[in-house]
Amino acid sequence: MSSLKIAIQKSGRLNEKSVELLKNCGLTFENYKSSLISSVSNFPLEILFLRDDDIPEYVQDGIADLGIVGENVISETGVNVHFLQRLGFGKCTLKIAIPNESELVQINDLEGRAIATSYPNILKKYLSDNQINATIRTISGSVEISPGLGLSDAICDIVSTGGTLKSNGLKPFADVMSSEAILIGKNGIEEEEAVKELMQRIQSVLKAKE
Ligand code: PRT
Ligand code: ZN
Repeated sequence: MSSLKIAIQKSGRLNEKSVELLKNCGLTFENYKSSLISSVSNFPLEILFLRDDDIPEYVQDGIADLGIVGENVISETGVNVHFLQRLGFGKCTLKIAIPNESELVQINDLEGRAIATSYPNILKKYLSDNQINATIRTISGSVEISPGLGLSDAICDIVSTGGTLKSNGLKPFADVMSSEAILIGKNGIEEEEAVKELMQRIQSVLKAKE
């Protein structure tokens, strides 16, 4: 049987926990920082190390069979993939935040305002669900500095401890979505024996942590 392929983040907040989860499943593999692909010696699996943003599409298109990625990235890319398992790490909340001195009180007050984000698709849906017309300014990084520069009235970004908001003079205003790392698969892959075996191992590892 040919090997399954699982895509995980190459470096960043989900890398270490993803590698640890696979190792705790009893999988033996080399984890060189320089390699983009690694073969598991005791299971029919290859590991692809990618940017997290590319993982949903790789799985949707079947280049990888499985992937581990944040729910926020899956929602933003709008891919059609199968949710196999919540993994309990990488927890965070996508929030709208406003400057401490802002006069906005309720979410409807965002009407006609500008909101900076790296998550335009999720934000667009949130605003339309709440019947708010606002301008979305898409920026790829350092979203938190945008109100201070006069580029926006609010931001929509990932928050975990809240420290970044605080140090930029911002306060939480509304929760848009909560997120954690998820195991996804291309549609139909859950029927494969090797996937069932891997999922059983993952579930035992998660259970042992409870
Ligand atoms: O290089 P690559 O594209 O793979 O990685 P990346 O830089 O796009 O993502 P990375 O590694 O930062 O995050 C990967 C995933 O971790 C995200 O998609 C989320 O699902 C999850 N995650 C969990 C977070 C955070 N917590 C988090 N705190 N992602 C980002 N942050 C950032 C946030 O953007 C903000 O700048 O941390 C800051 C806020 O943190 P606090 O603790 O100050 O609130
Ligand atoms: Zn990324």
